[in-house]
Amino acid sequence: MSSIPFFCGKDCGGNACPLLATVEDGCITRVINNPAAGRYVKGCRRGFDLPLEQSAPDRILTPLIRTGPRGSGQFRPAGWDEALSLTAHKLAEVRAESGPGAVLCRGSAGVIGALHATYAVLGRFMNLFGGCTRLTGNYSIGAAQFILPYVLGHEWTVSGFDAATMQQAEMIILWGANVLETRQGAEVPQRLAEARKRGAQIVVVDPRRSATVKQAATWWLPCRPGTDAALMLAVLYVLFSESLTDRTFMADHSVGFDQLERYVLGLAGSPPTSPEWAATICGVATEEIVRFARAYAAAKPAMLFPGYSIQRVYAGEEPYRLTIALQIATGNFGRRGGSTGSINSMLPAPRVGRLPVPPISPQPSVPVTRWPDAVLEGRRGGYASDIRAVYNLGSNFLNQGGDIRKNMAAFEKLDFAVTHEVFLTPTARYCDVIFPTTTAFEKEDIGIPWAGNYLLYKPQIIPPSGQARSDYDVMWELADRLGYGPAFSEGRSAAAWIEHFIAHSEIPDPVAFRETGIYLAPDQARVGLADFAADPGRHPLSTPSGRVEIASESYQRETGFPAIPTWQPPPEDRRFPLRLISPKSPHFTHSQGSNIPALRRRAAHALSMHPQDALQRGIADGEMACVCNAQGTGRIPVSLTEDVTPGVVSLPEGMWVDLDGSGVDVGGAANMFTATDGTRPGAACIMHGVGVEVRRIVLPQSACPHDLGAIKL
Ligand SMILES: Nc1nc2c(c(=O)[nH]1)N[C@H]1C(S)=C(S)[C@@H](COP(=O)(O)OP(=O)(O)OC[C@H]3O[C@@H](n4cnc5c(=O)[nH]c(N)nc54)[C@H](O)[C@@H]3O)O[C@H]1N2
Ligand SMILES: Nc1nc2c(c(=O)[nH]1)N[C@H]1C(S)=C(S)[C@@H](COP(=O)(O)OP(=O)(O)OC[C@H]3O[C@@H](n4cnc5c(=O)[nH]c(N)nc54)[C@H](O)[C@@H]3O)O[C@H]1N2
Ligand SMILES: [Mo]
Repeated sequence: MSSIPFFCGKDCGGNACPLLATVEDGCITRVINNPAAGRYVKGCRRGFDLPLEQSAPDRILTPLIRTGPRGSGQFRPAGWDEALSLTAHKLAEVRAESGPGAVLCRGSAGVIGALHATYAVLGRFMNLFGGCTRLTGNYSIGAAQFILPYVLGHEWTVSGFDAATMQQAEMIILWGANVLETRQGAEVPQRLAEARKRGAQIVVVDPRRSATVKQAATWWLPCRPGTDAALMLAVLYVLFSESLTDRTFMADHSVGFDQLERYVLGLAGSPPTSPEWAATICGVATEEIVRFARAYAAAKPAMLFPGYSIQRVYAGEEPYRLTIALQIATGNFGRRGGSTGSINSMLPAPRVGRLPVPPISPQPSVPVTRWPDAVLEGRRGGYASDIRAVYNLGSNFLNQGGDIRKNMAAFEKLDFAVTHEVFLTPTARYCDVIFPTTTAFEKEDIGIPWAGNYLLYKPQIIPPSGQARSDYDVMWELADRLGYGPAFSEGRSAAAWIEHFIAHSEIPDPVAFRETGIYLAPDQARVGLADFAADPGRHPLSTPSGRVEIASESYQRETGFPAIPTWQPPPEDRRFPLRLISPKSPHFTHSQGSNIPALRRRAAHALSMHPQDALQRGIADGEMACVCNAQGTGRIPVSLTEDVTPGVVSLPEGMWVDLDGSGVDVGGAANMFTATDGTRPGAACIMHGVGVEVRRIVLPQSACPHDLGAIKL
């Protein structure tokens, strides 16, 4: 028996959590926290449960080649040589006939590490291939990433804070952040618990009584999905009208507050964004909004800690610039125990080598949200390329992107699709070739955290199962067959790259790093943009004004949208009056783990609904119901709970889609109901606040309607 430093490296809100894996007789029997990391940086149940995934009987252990129709799940095992030759041949054929842009590259963050980062391994392979059509933006922070450069310049990439600084906060406002389950850094849950114990005010804004509300909040503001911008504008109204703003700080650090103030006070032609106005939109009572605004203004320092959920909504760009406006208006921006209001994890990890992605001339691209539209419509539909093939690495994007039925149709149109996978996911079922990939226990790597000033190391803990090979090794073999193996590998094995990365790092003692599995950099309490906050004259931002652009003329010029953040009401469809949210499950990383029965048993998958909404619809607790909108239909058990606010239904994302013969999903997949339109102007995904209707199933099950337009309302 031995305990070995380990991390899972999943795109899970932690990415690199310091763990120890116990190996007995060649099997992983236990995963626990690594004490070498100290009291704060810890793993979570998803890491501790990984042995279940490792030993799952449905792991893919040989290369597979499709034999039945796409999606049928019919494959035959194949030798490595045959599967690699077929893939190399198909890729070369598509490139020769239609150019490299005919290959769509979906390199997601299935795994993150200095070497085995799926986006980097595939990016390197495709750039040396001659390019591809690439996906821009991402499902995580698409709208934030679009707006933040206009507000903060390129310094948005260093606008976060280390979790240790939560200890200086008198108030922590978790705005759409369920950090006890989504983490946003491996240190955050422990620091939040400590802040709570110390007596800090913990405000959570969430339409759902989340685990964070239940276990950490001192104040819950249940705001309707997608209405945070209205609530934020109402808070600003109180701050302006009661003279609670820090005028000097605002003037020194920003431009455009005058315009925003006129808008908020109703002097610019639209109604004032008063608490009364906001209450009807966001559902938080007028007096509660006033009380919160006053408490926020009085707390020094106050840390606004946004989740990503608030920008995965209609007009998701606006709440993310309003969080910044709020932190400036209250004088908390860039101060210890405060925050910039921007994404918490935007500070660099310690210096270490990483697999380089060689530069290439500009390639055709498409916003990630729109990938199925680009496949289906191609150049005729105004997209940059006609896509014939897909290379997927580290994603279950048929299931995880908006509008699953459209995604299936897009896959149907392809000439060729290949993925590397651990399991036969819905996406893998639509591919032609599947290469069996290694798990986190089966490869050596250096861990780069989601947030935090540390690095982790893990050796290869057990040998690959079956015929599995690491993504790096597979891509190297393929590159060889396509004639650029030496350029891809630079003659380095996986182990040689890791040696090289450590040699090119700031890690002072590589031997201790390999032994303990952790390197903690000296400064564990960094405050993003503290220089600018302390002296904006000496440390200007790279925005046109050198200051935070509350009003951005460049944004207005380039996008046609207002220079200041405004309330943009989401479209309403009377047929679909309930607002669906699809938050993360504490047990799964996106769609990973939902195929493991022991994990499924931890929490019954159901649509959470307020009893009041259920009563109106005659739905009883635990009953199967039909959920639908224009995108699709699902049959899902309903769980009645006052943990969701009336008018809101919640379905954890990540369940694998499973269509019955009539095209109704019985797997519980949230993206049956989401669309690919995206936000405007950022074209980022919209996955919270989606209109749906829920009905008791009175028809025979097979006759569950596809579109509620078709049944009488
Ligand atoms: N357990 C777990 N943790 C994860 C992941 C995972 O798969 N599993 N994935 C990681 C990844 S890749 C990402 S990008 C992050 C994403 O992190 P987030 O996007 O922040 O996570 P969500 O669970 O979507 O939403 C967080 C909370 O916001 C609430 N919410 C939903 N809509 C709204 C809204 O309109 N307004 C407000 N105020 N609240 C709203 C939800 O009820 C939920 O409690 O999480 C990371 N952490
Ligand atoms: N409705 C709704 N949909 C959402 C969200 C939401 O909030 N609501 N959240 C969105 C967000 S924030 C994100 S980031 C996306 C995530 O969506 P995806 O990027 O699709 O994430 P996963 O479902 O985790 O898929 C990762 C896949 O990689 C595989 N994998 C694991 N290890 C390896 C490896 O070493 N190599 C290879 N090649 N593969 C491996 C896993 O088996 C899994 O199938 O989902 C988005 N989708
Ligand atoms: Mo994400």
